Amino acid sequence: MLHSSEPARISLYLISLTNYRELYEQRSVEQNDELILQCAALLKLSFSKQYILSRTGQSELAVAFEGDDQHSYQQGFKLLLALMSDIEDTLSLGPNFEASVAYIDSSEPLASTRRLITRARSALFSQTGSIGGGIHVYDQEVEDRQREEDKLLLELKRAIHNDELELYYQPQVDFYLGLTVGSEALIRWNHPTLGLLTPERFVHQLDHDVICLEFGDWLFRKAVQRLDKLSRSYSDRSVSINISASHIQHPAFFEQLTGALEGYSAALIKRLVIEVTESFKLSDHETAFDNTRKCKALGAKVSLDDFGTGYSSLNQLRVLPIDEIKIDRAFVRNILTEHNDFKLVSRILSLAENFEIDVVTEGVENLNQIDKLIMVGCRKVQGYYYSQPVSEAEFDQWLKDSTVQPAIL
Ligand code: G
Ligand code: MN
Repeated sequence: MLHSSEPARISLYLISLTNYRELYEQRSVEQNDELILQCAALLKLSFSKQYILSRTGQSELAVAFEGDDQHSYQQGFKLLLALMSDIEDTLSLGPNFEASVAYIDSSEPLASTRRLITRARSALFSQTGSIGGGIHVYDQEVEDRQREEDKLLLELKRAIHNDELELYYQPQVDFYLGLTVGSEALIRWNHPTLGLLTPERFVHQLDHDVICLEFGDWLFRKAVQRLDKLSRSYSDRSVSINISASHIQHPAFFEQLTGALEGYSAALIKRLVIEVTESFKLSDHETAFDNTRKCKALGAKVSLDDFGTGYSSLNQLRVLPIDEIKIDRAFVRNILTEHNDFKLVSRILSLAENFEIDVVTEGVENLNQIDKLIMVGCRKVQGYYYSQPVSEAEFDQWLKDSTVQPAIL
C-alpha cells in the first residue's frame, strides 16, 4: 500500500501486450488469465518499492508507485526485456510476441490514476511519443502538440471548403534568356485566427488520408485555372505543383488529375509540371511509378523535387520518365565556401545534361551564388534572390515589371 502522508508524486508504468489481442481470441479464458498472472508475478519481482499492481485491460497491466523513477527509461526497458523473455520461455508465444511499456509521472494525486492510465495509453499509441524499443515515455508537450495537430486537421478539412487556402508563386528564372519562365505554386493557409500559415505548419496533414484527395482536387483545379489565366498574356510560362508521396501513390490520383484537365488543350497541359518528392523511392511503389508515367504520357512534365537528398536519386533517373530535376537548396546554401557542395552541383548538372533533363537550382539567395552556378552551366534558378513566394496578384505584377538581366556568356 502507498503511504498517504508522503508527497503525492506518482509514477506509473503501463505494460501492454501489444499484439496479444489476436492470440487472445484463440486461447481459453484460463490461458489468458494465466499469462496475465505470470506477467504480474514477474513485475512483482522487478519492484522493490511499494506499489499497486492492477490489471487495467484484457492484456494490460499497470504498476503505480509513489515518487518518480529516476531511471524511467532504463527501468522500463528492463521490465520489457524480462517480460518478453519470460513470456517466450514459459508460454511459448514465439519471438514475434510484442509488449510495450509506457512510463508517466505526475504530481497529481493518486485518485487521478485513471487519468494517468489514459495518458500512458495515448503515449503507447502515439507515433510522435514513441522513443523506440517498445518503451514510451509520456511527454505532456508531445500530447499538447498532438492535440493541436488533430485540431488543425479538422480545421484544414473545413479550410478547403471555405476557400482559406491560397497558392503563392515563386518565380523560376532562366538567366540565359533573362526571363521568368515558370513558377512554383506553394500553398498558404489564411487561417482565421492564426494568420497566414506556411506549409511547414500543416503540410504533413495534407498527407492524411482524409485530406489527401480533397486537397488534391483543389490543387489541380487551382493550378489549371492559373495556367488558363496565365496563357491569355503569356503562352509559354509553366506552373509547377508539389505532389505528396501519399497522393502520387493513391489509386485515384490520375483520374483526379485528368478530371481537372478535362476540356483543356494539350498546349496548356504541357505547361503543368508535377513535382514529386525524391524522399521516397517512387520506383518501389507500383502505383506511384505508374502514375508518374501516366502524367508524362498525358503531356504534363514530371519534375523530381529535392534532388540529391533522397537515397535513390540515380535509380529514379534510370527508371522514371523525368523531365526536370530540382537541386535541393541544401547543396546551394554553402556553395561559395564548401568546395564539395560546388563539385556536387556541378556533377549533377552534367549528369542531367547527359540524360537531357532540365535542371532548376533551388534556394539561390545572392548574386555570388548565381555567378558560381553560371560557371558550371546552370541556367534555371529559383530562390529568394529573385523573389520569395508571392500572391497571385503580386506574381502577375512581377511578370509585368521584372527585368532579369540575361547572364553574360
Ligand atoms: O522543396 P520545395 O521546392 O517544395 O521547397 C519550396 C520551399 O522553399 C518554399 O517553402 C520556399 O519558401 C522555400 N524557399 C524558396 N526559395 C528559397 C531560398 O532562396 N532560400 C530558402 N532558405 N528557402 C527558400
Ligand atoms: Mn517543390
